[in-house]
Amino acid sequence: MNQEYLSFSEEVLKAKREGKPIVALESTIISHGMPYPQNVETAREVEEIIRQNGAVPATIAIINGKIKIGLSEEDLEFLATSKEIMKASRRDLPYLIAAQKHGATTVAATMICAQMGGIDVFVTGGIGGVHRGAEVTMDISADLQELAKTNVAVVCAGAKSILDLGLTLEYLETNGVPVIGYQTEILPAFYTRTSPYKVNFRVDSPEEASALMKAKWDLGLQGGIVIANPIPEPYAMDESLINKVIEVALNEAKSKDIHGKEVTPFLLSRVKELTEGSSLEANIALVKHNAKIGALIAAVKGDK
Ligand code: PSU
Ligand code: MN
Repeated sequence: MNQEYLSFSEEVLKAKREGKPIVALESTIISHGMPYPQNVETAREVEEIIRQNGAVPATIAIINGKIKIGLSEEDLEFLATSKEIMKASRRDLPYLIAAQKHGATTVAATMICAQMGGIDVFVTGGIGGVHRGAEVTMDISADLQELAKTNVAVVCAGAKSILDLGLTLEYLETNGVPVIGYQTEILPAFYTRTSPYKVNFRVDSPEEASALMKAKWDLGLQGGIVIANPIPEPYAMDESLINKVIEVALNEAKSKDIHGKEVTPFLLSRVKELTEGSSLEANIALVKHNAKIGALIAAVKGDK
């Protein structure tokens, strides 16, 4: 059984025993999404926000071939600094486990591990999606397939417009994944509160979000739910500035022939460099806000 591959922290084990709400967190954002030391500082702060809002954080990663659910301070530091951490999506899990290596889990891999660990709320920054030009490159994040089949709600700030947001919504629609706006009708685009697209449904409270999750899974409808929570207004970036920067980064990726799993980290790091760090500040703010909302949603479930 898969349980022999899992290793829970004391804090998460205790929460499971006591039936306390638990929120999963990914680790690609630590190892490949932010620079040191902001990556480890944010990881710690996000965990603390989840505790302050009534839930227990379970950051997930593969360490020495074990799926760790709930990490120690040393684990977080290791993920934030080591060069030996592979970006781990669904495809990479069997190899990392068999070869006893280290992996930072993407949204897809974190959803898989969260489900194995009995956790159904997961907080991150942004999900992967259909890349611009995917009609030629076929670059579609495995996150979307995971949302199609794994029963975890993902609280995020939408998706970055490095992606084709319209095609990403179409893909999710085909796969029956509800895209919910948290207190909004508009799909947020990570750095900005708005995009040219609408979400499918709006919820205004943690209770409404939790009721929707319950209904989907009570009905036996397999798959995830996207809960899109816009970046707090004071941290939102100027839309035309960020779009220009994204254009530059996309052109660079094309001319350097970047492909496969390198595409997203390349674009993220170029966007950060080109905005001279202001995108990093926005990224940190939105993840913290998602942590609060995710904890409140998980805590509703815990009350039932
Ligand atoms: N988008 C972001 N920040 C991130 C990622 C995406 O704004 O850190 C990470 C997540 O871990 C996501 C992964 O699951 O990139 C998607 O990678 P790919 O496009 O290669 O599937
Ligand atoms: Mn890809």
